[in-house]
Amino acid sequence: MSDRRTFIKNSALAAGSLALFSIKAKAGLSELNTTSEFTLPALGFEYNALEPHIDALTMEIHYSKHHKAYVDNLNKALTAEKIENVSLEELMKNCSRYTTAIRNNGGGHYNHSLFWKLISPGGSGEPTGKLKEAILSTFGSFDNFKTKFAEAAKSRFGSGWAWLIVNKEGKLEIGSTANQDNPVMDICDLKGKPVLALDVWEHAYYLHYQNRRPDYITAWWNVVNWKEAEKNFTV
Ligand code: MN3
Repeated sequence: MSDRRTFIKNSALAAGSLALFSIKAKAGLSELNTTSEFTLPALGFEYNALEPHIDALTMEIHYSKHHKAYVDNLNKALTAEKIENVSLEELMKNCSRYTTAIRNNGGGHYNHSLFWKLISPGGSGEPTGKLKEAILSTFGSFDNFKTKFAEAAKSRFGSGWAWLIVNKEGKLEIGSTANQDNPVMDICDLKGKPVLALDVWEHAYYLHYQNRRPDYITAWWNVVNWKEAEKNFTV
């Protein structure tokens, strides 16, 4: 236990507070648990703001119960394992060193923090700028990209996420992960920088869409915040 703790502390010290701060600014998700604990980030819109595509009750439960539980359980696990001064991004990148509780709840916190920013009332239409260029050059057309992304989201068996990422070769790639795994985790087959993420756990759609996951995916395109996706792509 003390070895791991020492390693983590030394890693944090070696990286230095300035470096950690720049990681935080760059990723936007690298909140540190230095002073106390990880916290539930602001949603940025009202629970009913995404209707009729995502209903208010689903949003309320998803954010205030599910996401909150990931944050609370992550904090409990970190306390129990005496892990301090590690950013969420670093927990993900070095996931193989940690317990399943940190993998699942840290992943849950990371993924949902990303997801809320990628949806917005009314959406933002279609991708623009460099992301649009990359989507067109990789997938041929926006429609073809949407078809392939939706296929990844529909075919993920059970609970998980669909992703658009920038892979190691610097190319856009579509894939999916199980449970709360994400492409930042070292244990994940799909690896890269997340650009777009879609939660396909039943808790994300069941109240309104029941078993009709494809209908939820179709509706979700109406609320995608492409400006945020472009930010994820270019930063
Ligand atoms: Mn969820």
